[in-house]
Amino acid sequence: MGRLIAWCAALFLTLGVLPVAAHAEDGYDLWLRYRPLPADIQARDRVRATAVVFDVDRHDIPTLKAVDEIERALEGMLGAAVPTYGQAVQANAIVLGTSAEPRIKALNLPLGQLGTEGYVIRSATIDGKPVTVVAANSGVGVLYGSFALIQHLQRGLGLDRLDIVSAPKLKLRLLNHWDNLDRTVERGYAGQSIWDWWKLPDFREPRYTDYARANASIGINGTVLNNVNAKADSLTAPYIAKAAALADVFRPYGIKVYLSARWSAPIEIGGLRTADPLDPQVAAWWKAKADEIYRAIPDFGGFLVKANSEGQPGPQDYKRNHAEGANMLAAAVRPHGGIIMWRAFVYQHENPEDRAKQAYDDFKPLDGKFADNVIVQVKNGAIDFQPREPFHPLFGAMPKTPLMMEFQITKEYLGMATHLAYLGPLYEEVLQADTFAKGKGSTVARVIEGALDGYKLTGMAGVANIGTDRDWSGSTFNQANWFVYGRMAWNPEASAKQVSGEWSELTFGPDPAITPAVVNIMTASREAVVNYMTPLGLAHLMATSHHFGPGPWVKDLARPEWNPVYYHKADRNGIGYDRTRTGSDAVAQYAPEVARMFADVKTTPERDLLWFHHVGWDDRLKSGKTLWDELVARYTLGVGEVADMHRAWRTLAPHIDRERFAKTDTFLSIQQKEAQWWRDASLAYWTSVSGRPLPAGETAPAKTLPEYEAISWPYEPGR
Ligand code: BDP
Repeated sequence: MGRLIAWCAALFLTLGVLPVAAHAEDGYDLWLRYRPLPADIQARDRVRATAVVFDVDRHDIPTLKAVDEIERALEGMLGAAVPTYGQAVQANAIVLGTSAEPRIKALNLPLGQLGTEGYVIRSATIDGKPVTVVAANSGVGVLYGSFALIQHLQRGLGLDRLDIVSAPKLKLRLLNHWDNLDRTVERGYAGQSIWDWWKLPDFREPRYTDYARANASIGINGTVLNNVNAKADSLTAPYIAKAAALADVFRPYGIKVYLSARWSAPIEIGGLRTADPLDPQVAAWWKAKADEIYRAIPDFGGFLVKANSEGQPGPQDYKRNHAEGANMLAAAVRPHGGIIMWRAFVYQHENPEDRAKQAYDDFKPLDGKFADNVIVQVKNGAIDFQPREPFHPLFGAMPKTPLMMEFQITKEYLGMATHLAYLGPLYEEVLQADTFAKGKGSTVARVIEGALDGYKLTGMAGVANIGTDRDWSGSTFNQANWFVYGRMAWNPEASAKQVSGEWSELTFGPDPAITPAVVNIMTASREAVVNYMTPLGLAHLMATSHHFGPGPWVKDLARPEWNPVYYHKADRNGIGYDRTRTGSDAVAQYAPEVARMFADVKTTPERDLLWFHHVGWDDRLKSGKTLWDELVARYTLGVGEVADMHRAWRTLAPHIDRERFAKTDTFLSIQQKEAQWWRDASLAYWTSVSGRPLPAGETAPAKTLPEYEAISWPYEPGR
């Protein structure tokens, strides 16, 4: 390795190129890079990590994976292979063990409260020798602890006096792949689906193992393989065999496989004439199907269901409600310990009610009616993964029904692959929102943790941003969204900013010349997107269907709630959706304290203003500016913020490897161009509606409104 570096340096000098890029990096390694640490850190850590010892049943596969990972990491970071010994403890060894082992038990570690997935990392003494212990109640816990230890080392934090205790606050920490059987990915912007269904089950891409490693390293313990807009074919024998092959690859990493189930499968592949959940033949069909799946995948997790939503079939087709549907499926998987994740993302075009109210209207009356192996999966906001939405009113409103959070990791509405938008602040904002369900401090995080209502099942789902792109997620910074999702699923109280720092250190090295700048860029990025796309509580102004670029003028689509004009309601006098008593009264779906706050224009946070209120163009905001002037200023601010992010990134040129630096640099140029387009097109339209001129000093849009309206993207990705 040393020779290679010397050779590279020589080459750089010969070619007259600055040796900025010590190693070419294409992003494939994600945050598991294991590159050599700075020499002084290496020298220090080598003293404390002289061997790996596993004090555990030799057949415990996750622990063996942990040993492999530690060896690989130490070799990469410390530049020398570290020997692994069976059970004989060496001085300064890293000892992996479960609580079943006498030597671990003797240490009296606080493992009692940590469940099967928590871990302790501690500097300790075994057989009189100083060691670093990674201990847990199961092999998977040891694996999680090992990844945590590796990350600690990667960040240059050393092995002295360690005492780290951690356990997940949520049981289900899942990715939802919206992947189709033809390898397209709905709302996927990182290439094709990584599941090569055609070659499965025989050929198992090595990438599947790296996928499992990456997920295990951030605590993700389950994956729904196929799109919620599911094909019944996923439940046929050949596809069950393919899913089983993936399950075999993931099992050693503590990851279970789940499938999205198409409600009408009994008709489509079962030859039945109905999918009525109360029909005994239908129930028997699902039971037999579940038995068949469990024969192939004994630890199959269960089903995810999108029913009676956006044209998908469901129990309401038979005048049955969501609980009747979910419970029938729940009975089918119950003997095997499986669960049903039933989505609350429902709205009907024949329902004239405010779309933001419909899920609550459907589900709230069903509180307490779901079987105990059902969990209702609720999107973070009541519309759809917008750059900003107030928290979904169902959180806190269903004390007798476990609810899990659904976030989108892929950036359907935030600029797809190329815009830099770190979603940590979005997740944190929602998780820290106070539902007031049981008084002050009833945050969404506490609701989904089960801390408020004692939910037995708890969980979080993230719509994956993973594809066949070499860097997995379509850009380096999109990887951070996968990473922070994992961190927040493990601990919904995690700080977005702190996670961005950790991610930066793992991704670009623990370099003080890099981390603060990267953290600043990331911290500002989501708000920048909000500003140039949908400031002040606006939502759903994206172009039709692919949701890429501005389309606030769209008003002629078949369903009212597909049209941006439905959401902004701008006219000559003002803009915004009145969701107070004088309008749709959606505010009444929140607890009284929250409802009162949102009902009053003066107490509504400005960031949510136009979500809840129709405000006059000339009304004054906190800044003292009129709404019109403030709206324009926000768009301009958003464009400026992207320019700032870009400038800050450029200062990092000497510190970041060439390939990843250049890609992000180019993407930021794209984002700058597109932020400007968003601003200009939006302002061209708002000016036409409000009849107001742009405030002094604001540059006019480069094109006319009809020119912006004419822009179309017939071959955009992700559909
Ligand atoms: C929307 C997407 C659509 C999904 C739907 C869902 O535009 O592609 O099918 O959500 O979550 O965000 O079911």
